[in-house]
Amino acid sequence: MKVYIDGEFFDEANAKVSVFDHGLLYGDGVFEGIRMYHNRIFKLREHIERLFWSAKAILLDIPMTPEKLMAATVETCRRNNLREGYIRLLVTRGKGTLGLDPRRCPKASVIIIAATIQLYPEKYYAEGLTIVTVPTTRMLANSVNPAIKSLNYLNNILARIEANNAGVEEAIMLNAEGFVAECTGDNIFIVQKGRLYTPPLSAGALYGITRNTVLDCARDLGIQASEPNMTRYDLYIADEMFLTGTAAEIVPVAKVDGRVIGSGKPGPLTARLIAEFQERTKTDGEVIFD
Ligand code: PXG
Repeated sequence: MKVYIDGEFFDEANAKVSVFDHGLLYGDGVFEGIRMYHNRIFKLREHIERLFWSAKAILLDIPMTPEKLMAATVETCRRNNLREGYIRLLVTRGKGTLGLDPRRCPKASVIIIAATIQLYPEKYYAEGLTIVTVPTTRMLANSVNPAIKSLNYLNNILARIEANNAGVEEAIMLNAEGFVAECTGDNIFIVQKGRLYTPPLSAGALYGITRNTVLDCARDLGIQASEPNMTRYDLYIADEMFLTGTAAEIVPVAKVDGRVIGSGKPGPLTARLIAEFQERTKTDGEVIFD
C-alpha cells in the first residue's frame, strides 16, 4: 500500500507521523471517509467541501487548494490500483510542541490512505441490525460541535463501547435535550406511513453525505421526507428504520432497545432507497482510471 503524506507517497511501513503531531497529542485535526465505486470516487467534491468546512471551524489552514487535494486523492487511488474501496483523508494540525496551543504547529499535515473496508457483516444488510440507545450524550453544539468531523471521536467511541457492552454493533445517541441525534458513525432514518424522517442537523448530527444522498434519492422517487426532532418513542413505532454512512452505506435496523421495528425485516421503502443509491454510485464522482 502507498500512503500519501504531504505531497509524497510512502510504503505502508514507512508512512509515519511525528509523535509531536497535535493530531496524535490532542486529536487536533479533521478527517473524511470516502468510498470508491465502479472506478469513481463517490461524492468526492462534497467530501472535500465538508473537510474544508470542518477545518475552517477549527481554524486549521489546509495547505493546498480543494482542486489539488482532489487530484491527490485520485492519484492515491491510482497508485494503489483501486477502483473500489475506501479512502481515509486526514488533515492534522501538524507537528508542534508539548502544549496545546495550535500556534505552535506551523504547518498542517495531509494524509491520504486508500484501502478497503467492510463495516458490518453481510448478514446485517439482509436481516437488519439490532441497536440500542446509550447513556453517553451527543456533544453540545457549544462544545465540540458534532458537525465538525474532527479527529477527536471519543464521544462516539464511548457510545460505541456501550453498544459493544450491550452486545450490539451500533448505538443511538441522544442529545442533551433527549432528542435523537444520530449513531456513532452513521445518521439515522425512519419510515412512518410511507414518509421518511431523519433528525435535523441541529439535533447534533453530522452533515452526512450519505444522508444527503438518501434525501436526494427520496425526492427523485417521490417519497416525502422531513427533518423533525425525534424521540425514542418515534423510533419504537417506526415501520422501517435504517442507518446511513459512507462506510456502512444503507443498513436496515430490525430492533431498537428490544422493540422490533415494523415487520422485523428490512422494509420495502428501505429497499427502494438502497436500489436508487446503488444506481447513483455508478455515475456519480471523479473517475479514477480514464
Ligand atoms: N455520523 C457520524 C458521527 C459519522 O462519523 C456519519 C454520521 C455518516 O456520514 P457520511 O458523510 O459518511 O454519510 C459519519 C461518518 C468508520 C467510519 O470508520 C465512520 C464514518 C465514515 C467512514 C468510516 O467507522 N462516519
